[in-house]
Amino acid sequence: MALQAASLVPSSVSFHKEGKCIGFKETSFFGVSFSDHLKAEFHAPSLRIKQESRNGMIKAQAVTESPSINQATPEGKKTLRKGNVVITGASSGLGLATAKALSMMGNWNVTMACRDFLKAEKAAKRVGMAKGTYSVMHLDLASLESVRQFVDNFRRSGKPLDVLVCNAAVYLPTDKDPTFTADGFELSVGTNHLGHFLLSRLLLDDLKQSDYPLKRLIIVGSITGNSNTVAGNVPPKANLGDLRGLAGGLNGVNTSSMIDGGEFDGAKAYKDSKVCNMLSMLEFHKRFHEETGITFSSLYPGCIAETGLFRNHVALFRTLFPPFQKYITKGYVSEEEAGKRLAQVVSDPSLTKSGVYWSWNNNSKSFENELSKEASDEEKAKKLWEVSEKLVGLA
Ligand code: NDP
Ligand code: PMR
Repeated sequence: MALQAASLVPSSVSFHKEGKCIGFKETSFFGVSFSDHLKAEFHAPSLRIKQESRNGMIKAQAVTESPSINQATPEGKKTLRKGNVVITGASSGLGLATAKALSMMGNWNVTMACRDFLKAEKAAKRVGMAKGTYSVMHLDLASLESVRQFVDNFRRSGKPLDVLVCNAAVYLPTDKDPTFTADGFELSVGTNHLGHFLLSRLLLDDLKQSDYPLKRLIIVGSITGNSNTVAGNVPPKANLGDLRGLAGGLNGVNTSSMIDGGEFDGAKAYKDSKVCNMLSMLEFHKRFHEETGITFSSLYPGCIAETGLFRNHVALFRTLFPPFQKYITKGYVSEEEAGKRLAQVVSDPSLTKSGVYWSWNNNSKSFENELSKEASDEEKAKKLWEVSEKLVGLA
C-alpha cells in the first residue's frame, strides 16, 4: 500500500487539460498496459449518454396503483405522499450527502441506517437536515443479527419502504491480517456485501408491498471493481475467482478470508466486495424486476476523495489522493455533488430503467456505463447469490 501511495503520480502518465483524456506512454504501470482500458473509461460517456424514459411496467404501475395518492387533504386535492428511503451508512460521506440532498427536496422521509446512532444524529444536525425529514435507526452491517433486528424495527415503525440504498462500506487497505464480522466473515466483504445482501433480501418483500409509483433498490458500486477501466487495473485487481473462499465461509480459519481463496489483501477484499455489489444488483434485476416492477440500480458516483472511506489509509495517501484526483485524473467529485448524483438515482423519474450501472460525465450528466466482464458475468452472479444465501442463513 505504501508503495501504491508513494507512486500516485508516475512519470509515465500525462494528462490533457480538459480532463477528457489521459495519455499514458505505451509502457506498463504497475504491470498494466492502460491504453486498452482508456477507451472504455473516457470515451464511453459521450457515446452512451442516454436519459431513459419510463418503461412500460412503471407506467402501468403509476396508472393502476393509486393508494399512494392521499385524497384526504382539506382542499380535497390529490397529493402524492412522501417517499420513504432507507440509506445505510448515512452518517458520513456519500450517504450523508445523499440523505441531505433528499431531505432538502421536501418530498422524502429519510431513514439513516447507521451503526453509530449519535454520530448520525450529530451529522444530520451539522449539515442542516430539518427535523421531521429524517430519522436515525441502528444498523450494524457487520452483524447478521443486527441486520435482522433492523428489519424488525423498521417494520415496527409502520413506514412503507419505497427505496433502499445500500451505501455503507469499509475499506481496510493497510491491514496486514484480516478482521472479522460478528458471524466470522472477513470484515470488508462481510459488511459491504453479505450484510447488504441479507438486508436487501429481507427488505425486498417490503419494497414489493410499497404502493409508491417509484420503487428502487440501489447498491453502490465502484470503478475500482471494474477492470475495463484504468482505476480498475491498479493492483491489487478485483477477482472473485471461482468463489472458493466465499463458499468456505471467508473465516480465515480452515479456509481463506478472500473470496478467491487467496492470501488476505485488504484493498483487494474491498474491490471484490464492490464486484459483489454490482453482481448482486444484476441478479436482483434478473430475478425480480419483471415480477415486481422494482428498479434495481448500481452506480459509480465519481471519486469522492475526501470521505471517511480512506480513514484507514496511510497519511501520505490521504494528503495526495484528493489533488491527484482533482488535477490529474479529473475524476474528483465533492461529497455534495456525489450526493446529488445518488439522490438522482433515488428520485429522478427518468432513471427508471432497471439493471443499470449509472455513471456521470464531465458535465455531470448521467449515462448507462458498462460493467467489466467479471462484474457482469451472469454465471458468477448466480453462484454468488446461491453461496451468499447459504452464508446469511437464507438457504
Ligand atoms: P464513508 O466512510 O464516508 O462512509 C461509509 C459509511 O458506511 C459510514 O457512514 C460508516 O459508518 C458506514 N459503515 C461502515 N461500516 C458499517 C457497518 N458495519 N454498519 C453500518 N454502517 C457502516 O465512505 P464513502 O461515503 O466514500 O462511501 C460510501 C459508499 O460509496 C461506499 O459504498 C463506497 O464503496 C462507495 N464509493 C466511494 C467512493 C469514493 O471515492 N469515496 C468511490 C466509489 C464508490 P461510520 O460513520 O459509523 O463509520
Ligand atoms: Mg485510483 C484514471 C482515473 C482514475 C480514477 C477515476 C480513479 C478512481 N483512480 C484512477 C487512476 C489511478 N488510481 C491511477 C493511475 C493510480 C496509480 C497511481 C491510482 C491509484 C489509486 C490508489 C492507490 N487509486 C485508488 C487507490 C486507492 O487506495 C483507492 C481505492 O482503490 O480504494 C478501493 C483508489 C481509487 N481510485 C479511484 C477511486 C474512486 C478510488 C476509491 C475507491 C473506491 O472505489 O471506492
